[in-house]
Amino acid sequence: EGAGPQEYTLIKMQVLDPVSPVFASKPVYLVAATLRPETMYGQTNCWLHPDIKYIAFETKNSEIFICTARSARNMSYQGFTKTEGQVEVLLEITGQALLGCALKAPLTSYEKIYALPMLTIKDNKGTGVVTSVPSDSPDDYAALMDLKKKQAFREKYSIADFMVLPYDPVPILNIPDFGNLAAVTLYDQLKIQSQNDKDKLTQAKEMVYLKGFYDGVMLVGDYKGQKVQDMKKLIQKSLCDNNEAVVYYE
Ligand code: A2H
Repeated sequence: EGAGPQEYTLIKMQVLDPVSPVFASKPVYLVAATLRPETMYGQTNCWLHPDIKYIAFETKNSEIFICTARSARNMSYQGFTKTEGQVEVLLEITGQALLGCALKAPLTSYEKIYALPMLTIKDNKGTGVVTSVPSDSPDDYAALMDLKKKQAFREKYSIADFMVLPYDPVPILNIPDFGNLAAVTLYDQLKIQSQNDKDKLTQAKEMVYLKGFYDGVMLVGDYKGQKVQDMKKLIQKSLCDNNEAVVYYE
């Protein structure tokens, strides 16, 4: 895409259910790549692609990260592993096998959230794990509405109602003209039908992205009342200082 490397914040979403005995008692995280760390107050779930192959590896801090092999390799050149350039793969697992896992994520008001299927995740970008903020991401809101509206879609992936139906977008950011739930406003305005409504979703993202950065004002948290452009880096730093996130480039 652009010329230089892209910086992502990797949000550590702790897996609460047992995944594999090979992890022993080490903490296990789905690591989600985001460009919007300031929106983590509004997380309602995690997205995985059912058909993507993920791996688990141990970091130099004895934590288990789950992400694509491609991103793990990149991480091994960014100081994440004990030996530079080496990833010790503990497990290979499809997204499908991880769907329905209970997770604990930083900053969100929901105590427990779940790993749910999103079919538009790309395996060649970020970690292949995406955290869902349906208040401010049109993609996330469309995918969440697909699951809420279609029982057959939930059943296809063995997603229980309690993993989806109680979770609604949380107002975390005011964007002039788009209100407190920008993604919901645009979904309704553009009459977006599903997560596959590619052109409209691109249009929605273009309409809201820059305005959110320059004119968005936080409604919750330690930076309530501040503009996104003034606090975005501070929230990233605070997440990293608390060991809840790491910075990753590709
Ligand atoms: B963003 P860019 Cl609130 N496949 O995080 C598809 N989408 C992916 C992905 C992948 N492999 N990896 C990351 N993403 C998503 C938050 C967010 C995001 C908000 C609003 C907009 C937004 C919560 N989801 O992104 O191609 C992640 O979703 C708008 C594009 O590198 C990540 O940030 O520009 C963003 O796309 C990275 O996309």
